[in-house]
Amino acid sequence: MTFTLHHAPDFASTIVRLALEELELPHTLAIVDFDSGALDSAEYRRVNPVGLIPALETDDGPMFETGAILLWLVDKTGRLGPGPNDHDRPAFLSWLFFTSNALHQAALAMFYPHRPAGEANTDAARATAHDQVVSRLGLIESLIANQQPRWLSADHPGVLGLYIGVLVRWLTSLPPEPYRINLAEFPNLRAVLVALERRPSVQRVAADEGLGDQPFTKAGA
Ligand SMILES: N[C@@H](CCC(=O)N[C@@H](CS)C(=O)NCC(=O)O)C(=O)O
Repeated sequence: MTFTLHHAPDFASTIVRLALEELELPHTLAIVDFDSGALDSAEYRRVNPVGLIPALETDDGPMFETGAILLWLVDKTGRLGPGPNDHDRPAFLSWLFFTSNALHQAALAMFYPHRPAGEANTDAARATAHDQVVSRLGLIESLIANQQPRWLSADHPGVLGLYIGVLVRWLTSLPPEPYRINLAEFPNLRAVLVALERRPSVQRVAADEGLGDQPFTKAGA
């Protein structure tokens, strides 16, 4: 398998890069110069018609959407998440789609509140998105505390932890106060992310992208 990841450091493509690195799948990084309008170019739109980062070129064609790429990597390799015939596949799929549709989207609304709400309403939009993020992280915290799923645990690496780890990194550092998320309020999630960020694959990516040695739990510290 050969891969080209269209990437910008500490963007959503970092989530995919972490999965490729943990899976030890060789890949080429194509750095996207988004400031110069590269996302709108016809060439880039051929790999991601939506014009966002990431895009992953595979032997089977290009892919976009972080969650879809992660799921495809799990299925292709049989690693980092339950496969189609595993009994815990339904729960895994539910939480992966929840992370992509609900947590990631609310996080984006916190970082770019003018996009859904317009410049005049950014404070209200950010406050709403903040409450959504807190409640959605709370659901993930309860999931880990009550069910201890193998696919989101301190003992086993998985794509969902990598995905949530990068989102938490941003949520604990990018929003202005008082909207910044305090990871101490989610101790079970924090424990999973601490274990994950110690893995050599995460450390390699973090060093290369300048994310610090605790990229998920000490962002901005
Ligand atoms: N739902 C998309 C969201 C991707 C996304 O928002 N990417 C951001 C980077 S983190 C981006 O490309 N931003 C550039 C822009 O919005 O112009 C996914 O999961 O792939």
